[in-house]
Amino acid sequence: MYGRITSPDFPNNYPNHKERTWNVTVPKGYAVRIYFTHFNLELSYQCEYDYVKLSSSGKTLATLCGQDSTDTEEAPGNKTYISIDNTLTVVFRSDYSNEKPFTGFEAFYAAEDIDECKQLFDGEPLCNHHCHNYVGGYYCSCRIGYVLHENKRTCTAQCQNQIFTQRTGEIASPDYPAPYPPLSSCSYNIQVEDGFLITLEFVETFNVETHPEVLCPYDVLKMETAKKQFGPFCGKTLPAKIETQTNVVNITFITDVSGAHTGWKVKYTAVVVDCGQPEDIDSGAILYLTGPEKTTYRAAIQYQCAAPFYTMRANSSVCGMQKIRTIGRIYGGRRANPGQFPWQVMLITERGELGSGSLLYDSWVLTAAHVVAEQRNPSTLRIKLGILNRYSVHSEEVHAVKIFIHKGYKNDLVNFDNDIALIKLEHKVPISTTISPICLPGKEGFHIKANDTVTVAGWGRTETRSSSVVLLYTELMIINQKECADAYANKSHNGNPLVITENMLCAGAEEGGRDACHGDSGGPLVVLDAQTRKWFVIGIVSWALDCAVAGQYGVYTRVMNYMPWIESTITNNS
Ligand SMILES: [Ca+2]
Ligand SMILES: [Ca+2]
Ligand SMILES: [Ca+2]
Repeated sequence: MYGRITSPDFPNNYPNHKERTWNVTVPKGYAVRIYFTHFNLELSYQCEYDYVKLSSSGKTLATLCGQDSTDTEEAPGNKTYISIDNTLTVVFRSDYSNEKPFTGFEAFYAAEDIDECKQLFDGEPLCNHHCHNYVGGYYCSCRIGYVLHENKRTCTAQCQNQIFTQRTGEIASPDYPAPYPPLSSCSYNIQVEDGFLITLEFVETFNVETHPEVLCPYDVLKMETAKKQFGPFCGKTLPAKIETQTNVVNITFITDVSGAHTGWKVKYTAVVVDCGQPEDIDSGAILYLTGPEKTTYRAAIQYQCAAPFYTMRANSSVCGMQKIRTIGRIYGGRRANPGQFPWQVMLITERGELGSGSLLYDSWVLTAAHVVAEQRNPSTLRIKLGILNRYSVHSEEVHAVKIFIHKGYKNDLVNFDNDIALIKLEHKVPISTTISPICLPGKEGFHIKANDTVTVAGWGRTETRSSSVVLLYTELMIINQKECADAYANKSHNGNPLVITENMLCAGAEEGGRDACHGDSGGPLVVLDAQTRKWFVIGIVSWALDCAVAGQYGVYTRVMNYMPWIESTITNNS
C-alpha cells in the first residue's frame, strides 16, 4: 500500500510528447497520501505546457508545474496531498518542447487511514452520538439507553414499553429538555388501579417538529385510551390538559430521521373516582357502609326506607297497616285507639263543616264529592291527620293544592251518584304509626258480598250528640244491593224519590243503632283482607236518609267502580 512514481527517464530529463497516468488504489477506508521528493517541470502559465495533475473522486486536487509556486502556478514543495476516496489518479504530461532540460519528478505515496469522524454527512456528523475512527474504517456507538439504528449511524432511544404504575408521575421525551433522538419509537403505558382516573398535563416546554400545513408529518406524539385517542400533538404550544376518564393510558412518540427539537414533558395524576353525594330519598335515609360521607370508588352506600311504613319499591308506601288490631267483635260506637285508623283524615271546610277522608299514598286524600263541592279555595280547607280528639293540638295539619271532584257528580239532593273526590296535598305527609295510608282495592277489584263485616270511623253525630269529640268506629255489615234498593224504594226527599245506583253500596245493621252519620261524610268504609292482613277502602261515606234507623242503611260510594278514575287522577297530577 505504498509506492514510488517518477517522471519518464527520471532522474534524467523527461522527454517531450509524453503522457502517463497512474491510478493508485488502496483498500476502502483508506486514502492515498502523496508527496514529492523531487519536482522540476517546465513552468508555463497555469501549467498549460507540462504538468502533473492529481485527481480523486472526479475532482482535481492540484495541477503542478515549475519548481516553486508562483502567483498563478503551483509546485508541490513539501506539501502532501490526500485523495478524497481510495483512488488517486496521477497524470504526467509534457508538450512538444523544452527550452532547457528538466529532470521531472519523484513522488512517494502510501495508503493512509481516513478519519471518518472528522467528516460531515449532509452537514451533520457521521455518528449521531460517539464516533470511533480506526485504521481502515470507523464505527459509531451510542450512550446508555440508546441503540444504534440499522443505518449504523443513528442512535435511537430505548423507550419502548415503559410501564408506569404509580398514581402520579412524569414522563418526558428522551433527553428532555435536550433534543429528542431521531428514528425512535417510544411507548409509555400508565396503568393505575381500577377506580382511578388519569389526568395528563403538559408542563414546562413543548416543542415537537411540525409542519405549517400538514398535521404532524414528522414526529408524532399521541395519547390513547381504550375508548379515545388524543392527539397527534406537535408544534410549540403546550397542549391542553387531558382528562382521560380511565385508569389505563398509552402514550406513543415516534420520531423521524432529522431535526432537533426539545420535546415534551407530561405530568400525570390519577384521582380516585368520586360518585358524589347520593340524592336524598323521601321517607328514607342514606347509609354509608364504607365510611362517613365516603362516596369514592367501591364505597358502598345503601338507601334505607323508613320502616315499617315504607319499603323499597316503585310504589313505596305501605298501606292499610293498623298498629292496634281490632280484636273481637265490637258492638256500638267505640273510641278508636291511637294508630287504629291511621288513614283517617279530618276535614273542615271553609264554611266550618266537618267531614272525613282517608289518606292515599302519602300526598292524597280520598273523600266524598259532597264534602268539598262547595269549597272554592283548596288552601282554606283544613286537613288534620293523626288525631283522635277533634280538638287535639297534636294534629298534623296539611294543606291542599287542588281538589278533584268527579265530573259525574251532581248534587240534586236525591241522586248522589259519583260522590267521590280527591285532594292533592301540598307536601308529602310523614308516615308514622298514627299517620299512614289506606290500601286501594286495585284493578282486580275486591270481592265484597252481603254480610261481610266492614268498619267505619268518624267524628260524626252520635245518639246523644250532634258530633263526637273523639274518633269513634263501628262495625257494620254489607247489605245486599237489592235489599238496600228495596229499603229506599218509595222513599223521597222533599218529594223527590231517592236513587240507589250501581256506584253505591249499602252497609248497616238491620236492627239499627249503628251507622255512619253526618260529620262522617267522606270517611272510608274499610275492610280487613284476611289474606294480606291489610285494610282496604271499599266505600266512602256518602249519604243516608236517617242515621241509625232500623231498616235504613248507610249509602257509600263504591270505590271499586272508581279505580281507573283514582289512578289516572293521581298519576296525571303527581
Ligand atoms: Ca515542455
Ligand atoms: Ca478510519
Ligand atoms: Ca424530526
